[in-house]
Amino acid sequence: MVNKITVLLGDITTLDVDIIVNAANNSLLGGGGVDGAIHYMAGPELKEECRKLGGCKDGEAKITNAYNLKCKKIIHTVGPIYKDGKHDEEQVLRNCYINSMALAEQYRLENNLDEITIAFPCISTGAFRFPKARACKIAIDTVSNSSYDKINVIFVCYEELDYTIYREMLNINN
Ligand code: AR6
Repeated sequence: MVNKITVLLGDITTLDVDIIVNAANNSLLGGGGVDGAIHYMAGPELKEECRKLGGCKDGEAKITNAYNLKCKKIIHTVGPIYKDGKHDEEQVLRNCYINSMALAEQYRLENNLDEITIAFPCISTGAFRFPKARACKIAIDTVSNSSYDKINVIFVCYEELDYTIYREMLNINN
């Protein structure tokens, strides 16, 4: 079980947390949506570092520095492009959360930190068109079932609809 799960409505690039997660593409060289916003706000050095990583496969994750962002590190993960739900989309999305959490725990251990906070966007639910409610359930279930009890998770919703879906799924009423 993770330590604490919260939901936030806002822009993930503004957060002063240990790690933010980027919903990237296989090239890791930037794009639109949250990926574009993160690269823009972090500055051009991020692309230089990403260029050396040799891309990233669907469901996998890679960690970089955060440059001009307030957070300490960025974990880049590549969600599935949703087709019809019969192309392993759910498992790939699950892997994004599993692999991102594993990298976060590795970062925590390497830096001897008692506790860390990682912020996730709603991976795959924009340009990659994964159905929002289903993606939300996978995100919450996967993170909740992980065994990292020293990691706090923030789900960052940029859209009101996502914020409503996450709060409903987590039974948050206030
Ligand atoms: N902070 C938090 N969430 C955001 C922000 C932000 N600043 N901006 C957008 N979102 P998307 P994907 C939300 O399309 O579906 C890129 O071109 C957005 O409202 O960013 O995984 C990549 O390079 C949505 O809920 O990512 C890939 O090619 C969520 O982020 C492709 O898009 C995900 O939408 C990845 O597609």
